[in-house]
Amino acid sequence: MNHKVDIIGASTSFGQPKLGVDLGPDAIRYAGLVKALEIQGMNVEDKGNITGQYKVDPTLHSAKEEMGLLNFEQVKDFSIELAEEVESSVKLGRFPLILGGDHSLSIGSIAGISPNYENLGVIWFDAHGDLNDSETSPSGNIHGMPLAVACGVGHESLVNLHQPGAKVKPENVVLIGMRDLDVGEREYIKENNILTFTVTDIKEKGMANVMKEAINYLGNKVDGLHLSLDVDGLDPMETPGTGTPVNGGMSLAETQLAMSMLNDSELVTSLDLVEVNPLLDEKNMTAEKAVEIASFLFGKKQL
Ligand code: Z70
Ligand code: MN
Ligand code: MN
Ligand code: MN
Repeated sequence: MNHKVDIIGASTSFGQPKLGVDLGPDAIRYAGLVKALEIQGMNVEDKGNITGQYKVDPTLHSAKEEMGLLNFEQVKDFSIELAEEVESSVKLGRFPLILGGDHSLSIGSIAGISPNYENLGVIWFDAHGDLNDSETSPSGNIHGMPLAVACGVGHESLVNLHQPGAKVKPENVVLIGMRDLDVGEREYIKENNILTFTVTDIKEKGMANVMKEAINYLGNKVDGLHLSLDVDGLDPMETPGTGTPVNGGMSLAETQLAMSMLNDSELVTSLDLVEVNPLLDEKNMTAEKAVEIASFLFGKKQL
């Protein structure tokens, strides 16, 4: 694991309709992220927040549409700015830890990361596949589309953002925690043979076996591994402060196990921690869970 960590706050909420997820990065800071990583021996630099040029207007949120994409201009503008910041962190040999913010931020984070690798792997830890395009999306919310965009599917100015073309190959993607997939997402997963673990798979095989499979599958072929972790992958009892909670999720203990195994694998080179919305939370417990999850990824042990 790279010990030099850059914290990059991705303070955006334009990928979905609920106000407050742009406050996620600060909520995670207040929950003690920097200290927690320093205890694990990391050299941490907090780069502050990226906001993009558009301000959140509570009365106009999600009002504009471009070809079925809500807040298209805002998401695009934000993604370009984030991609530049993330790429400069990678170029300096540092580990970018991107705090969200809604999951549309991964369009920018992955665009900034992928030019630095020949064969980037992505683990998408989430209740959702985020594999929609404007045709398959039931909502028009771009936070349901970032993994599709990274794979080269979607609006051409999002797909070609920062660098032309797809940023990740579907064969280098692993989905973990799935339990709310739309019809078009299921088809995309099947057509592209994406290695997918639903919560039912996790309950059946156990998280340790799932992570062994995921790590073996990616370990030999990727030269970098991006973990994109949506806190709604966990059960809403663990992480209630998120915009689209889905019942029947992973426990904190299972998530800690997954993070420990990823730490042991030494494969992970970048991380998104997304969809923390303190306005929907109870006493900042979702941000606290996010800090705990990051601590395990960076080497925290129970004994
Ligand atoms: C749904 C859509 C989504 C995150 C919800 C939901 C997508 N599939 N993504 N929360 N992070 O609208 O596309
Ligand atoms: Mn997501
Ligand atoms: Mn989700
Ligand atoms: Mn749904």
